[in-house]
Amino acid sequence: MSIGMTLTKFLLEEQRRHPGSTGNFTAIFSDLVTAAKVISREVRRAGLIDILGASGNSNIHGEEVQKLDELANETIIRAMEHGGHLSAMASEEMDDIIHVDGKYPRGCYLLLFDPLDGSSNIDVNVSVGTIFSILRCQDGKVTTADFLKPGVEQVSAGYILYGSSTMMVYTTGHGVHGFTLDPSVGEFLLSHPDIRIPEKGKIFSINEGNSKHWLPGTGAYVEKLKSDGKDYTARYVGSLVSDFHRNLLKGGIFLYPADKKSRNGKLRLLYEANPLSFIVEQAGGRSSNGVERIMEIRPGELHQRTPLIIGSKADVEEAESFWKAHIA
Ligand code: P6P
Repeated sequence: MSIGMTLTKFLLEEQRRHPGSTGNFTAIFSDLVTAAKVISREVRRAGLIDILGASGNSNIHGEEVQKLDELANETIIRAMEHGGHLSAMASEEMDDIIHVDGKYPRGCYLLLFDPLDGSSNIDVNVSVGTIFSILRCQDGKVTTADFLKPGVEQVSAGYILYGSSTMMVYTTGHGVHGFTLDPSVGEFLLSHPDIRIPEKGKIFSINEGNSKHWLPGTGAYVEKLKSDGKDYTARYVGSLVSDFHRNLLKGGIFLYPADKKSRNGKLRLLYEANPLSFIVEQAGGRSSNGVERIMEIRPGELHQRTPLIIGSKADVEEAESFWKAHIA
């Protein structure tokens, strides 16, 4: 009995479909899959072994680091450093870039990742996710500056969602494809080929608890969604990968805008906004900071934040029109 199209087979077929693409992605993704399976196993039994709760450490953003964050971070670094395809990595959990140790061969790619986004949900069993982005790099010594590239320079991006099932969704610039982990065979199997986000949705995702801080454009837009007869529904998990994935499949808009409290928004450009923007644009959607395309923002620092308005093209364009009309 065939077990279906595995991620590895799909990547090999994609490599053959696009002459000139090397086998590097297949190898990089193979190592990423290993990390994803380990993290999935730990997330699935988090309640059973003593890795719940805070680790007592905090990261560069002053946020309390959950033990599972540290485990996910270490798992990805260990799984990715020896493959010979990366020169360095950048993680939300690490202040500085991580050079591939001299004892391993180095390659011409850089990996940026948020090892476990939504970690505040870990202890209450709400879905969390890993987000990753891949850039090319030049030969020779890599510095932080090599990571500060606009999102249009990404060669691949994706996320792993540890939800009711474990899914990997990725793009290499040839569409967006989703794979679901079948734990009985330990393989990610193609379950969502060529994902397209609906042109317009009926879901809006924003933390209305921040409404007292909102700038005029946000309040006007949300008020419009609530008042006109198009029956938008509010859905907000508080875990970026979950909110993004639902809207990607069903259509809708996620907003974490700039406000009076967070002038640059909360989410990070390089390893949250850029990879999800690559995916949403490849699926036919749009992603903006309110005034410009996320993937054209020229980064100034590794952990910089950005406002993020992302989802169905028509919804994001409408939100931008409100934002621009009310620019404070
Ligand atoms: P708020 C989780 O901590 C996270 O980084 C994202 O996963 C999520 O979208 C956002 O923060 C939620 O932030 O301020 O609404 O709790």
